[in-house]
Amino acid sequence: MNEPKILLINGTAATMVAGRYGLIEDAAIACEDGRIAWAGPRAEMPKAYAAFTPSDLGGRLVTPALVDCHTHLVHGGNRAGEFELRLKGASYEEVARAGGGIVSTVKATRSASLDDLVASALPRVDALVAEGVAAIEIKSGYGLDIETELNMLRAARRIATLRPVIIRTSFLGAHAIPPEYKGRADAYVDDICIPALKAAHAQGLVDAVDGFCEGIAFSPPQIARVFDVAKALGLPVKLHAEQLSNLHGAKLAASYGALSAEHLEYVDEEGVAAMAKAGTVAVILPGAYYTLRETQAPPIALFREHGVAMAVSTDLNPGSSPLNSLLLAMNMACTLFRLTPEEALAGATCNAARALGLATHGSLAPGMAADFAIWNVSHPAELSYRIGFNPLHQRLIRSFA
Ligand code: DI6
Ligand code: FE
Repeated sequence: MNEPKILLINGTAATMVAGRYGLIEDAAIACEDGRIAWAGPRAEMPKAYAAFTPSDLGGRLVTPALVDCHTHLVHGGNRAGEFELRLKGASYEEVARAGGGIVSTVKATRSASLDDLVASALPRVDALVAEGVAAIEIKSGYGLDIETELNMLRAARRIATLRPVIIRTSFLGAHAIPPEYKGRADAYVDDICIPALKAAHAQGLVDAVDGFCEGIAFSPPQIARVFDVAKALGLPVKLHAEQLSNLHGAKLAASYGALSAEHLEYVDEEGVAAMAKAGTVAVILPGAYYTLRETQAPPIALFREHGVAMAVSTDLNPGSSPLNSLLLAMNMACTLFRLTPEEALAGATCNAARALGLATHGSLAPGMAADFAIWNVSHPAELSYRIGFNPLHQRLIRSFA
């Protein structure tokens, strides 16, 4: 790569190494070949970097560019009608059982072309990018037939060619049971989910394999069958677990060495301990908790006690979390779940990168991608503190240049 050598100066850096702010006043960050070569107090900078082209931060805060590690942002249609139904008293599960919910998005997604899927997803991507996001995970799971599952993943891959953003795909064939397989979840797993996963993998469309382990979706043995295929293909796994009830999905995911388990409102201590042992990240999704007006918060104290890393994400989807702001997700994680602003920022940087197996992002340290978010704030707690305000000054992305 023939990259300019740049030197960020005259700002404060929150390095987020090991999940801590790691604040450096009057920082210098030297970048070469799209990577950070050195980061530290300017006064201690090795002389060689003084020849790099300076880029003045104007006294601002610089953090690693953000990572949104759990989204369903490729889909057809929207669910404003369901929103109205729920406001009249129907629960999320009642809507799902009555053929609405995820299945209604499946209908809209099946009838969308690849171009339609990309076109409707781009504004969602752009809104995240405008908040300093450099990497986004996108799941399939609204196709539930082989061709549409592949199309969703193709749309996700195409987005990565249209915008300067890293896209990580997760195959989520085990998301819901489509109407044509109602009452026959095992047959769906055999006929559609596993063949779709194999086809998607053969076409280079899959970075990880996800599932929805829940009473209204798939049982632990069904998820295990999908994970066995993932394992055979050499793909990492992650799981929507314990969102609405405790089926011990987190423990199952951990037994496969999962990158992450997500939602986790109903996880018990055994599940948390299993996650800690496996190094599985807990992905906290306050947008779904808020939208569904859940009352049981995930056990943050247990995650802390067991040393389980916490990520924070939007869960951006048309049903349970139409939340298109990672900064707002951070604020909600603090206010609803009592994360500290430091934990929330770690959740949207280093721990989110870890939940994606993305070793190049999430902290400011030598060897990491030179992808930065520069903010009009003086302290990183301000990123979680405001509601509905975007203080991004600039997203400075060197790894794409
Ligand atoms: N849990 C969620 O929060 C999303 N999927 C899942 O398994 C919801 C998806 C939707 O309602 O469309
Ligand atoms: Fe989700």
